[in-house]
Amino acid sequence: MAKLLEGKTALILGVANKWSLAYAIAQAFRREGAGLLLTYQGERVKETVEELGAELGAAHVFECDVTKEDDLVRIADTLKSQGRLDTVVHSIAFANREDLSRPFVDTSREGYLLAQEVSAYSLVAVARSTAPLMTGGGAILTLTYLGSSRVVPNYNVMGAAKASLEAAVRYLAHDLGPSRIRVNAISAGPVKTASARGIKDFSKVLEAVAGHAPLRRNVEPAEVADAAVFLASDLGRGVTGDVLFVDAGFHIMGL
Ligand code: NAD
Ligand code: IMJ
Repeated sequence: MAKLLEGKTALILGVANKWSLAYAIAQAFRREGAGLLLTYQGERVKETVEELGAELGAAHVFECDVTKEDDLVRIADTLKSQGRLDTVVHSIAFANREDLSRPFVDTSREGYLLAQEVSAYSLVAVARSTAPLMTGGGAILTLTYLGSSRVVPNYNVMGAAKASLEAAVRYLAHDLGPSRIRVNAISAGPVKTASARGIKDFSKVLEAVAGHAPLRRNVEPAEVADAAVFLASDLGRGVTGDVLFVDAGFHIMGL
């Protein structure tokens, strides 16, 4: 079969290590012939992400903290001189750890706004800085979770941030549609990444999903990544503003 992303260039934000969903997406995009540009947050993961980028043949690895408008502008300026961008993957979330264990009602104003800024507003900032580079149309993807619309114990402030992220997907899809830029989210089932490690009762969440999901198992990062390939490719050309669940069917269950 012909490669699905041949000739396309993708900017992928959110690789921290080899367990990151963004890394699985980068691998699948590479397999399908895309040129890759990666970003990482902070010196702490610089070396790891540069190594992963080299393995994947990434053309560039940029530092990018999505709370810093300057970082986004700098990347857009660098890319402007190098031609078109076709796809952007936003795979970023952050909340204070204490807000993911104590009662939601105790969330501070500061903690709520931090989660919103990093996990939801950043999609708007990324879309604004990269859309002008998608001169031939394009696809923007983000990662979300069922906790946006159902109560999942401990997800708390991240649930509110993901609800906001999913609404942003719809409003961005409306704004950018006339420029032939599609905007979608993938709602992934639980996966043991760095963002899941240390979360209270996470193994119980994995067990509950495997026990109740129609497919009677958890999802693998590669399955999330293949859905991202679909949405980024021409096969997804009629889909925008949507949330595609890649969760072994768990979200359809009422009991
Ligand atoms: P991860 O920890 O590998 O990825 C999170 C990324 O966010 C990291 O690369 C981190 O550096 C980045 N990040 C945090 N703050 C940032 C900032 N200010 N600027 C730039 N980058 C920043 O974990 P993951 O599970 O791969 O998470 C990726 C996405 O997938 C997140 O949006 C998460 O909510 C979503 N998701 C994860 C799961 C899961 O169970 N792991 C399920 C559904 C959705
Ligand atoms: C996170 C917290 C509580 C329950 C959770 C999760 N469940 C799942 C996750 C059930 C699947 C993982 N997830 C979907 C996330 O979006 C995680 C976001 C996150 C994780 C951390 C951990 C470390 C930290 N801050 C974080 N901020 C966001 O300090």
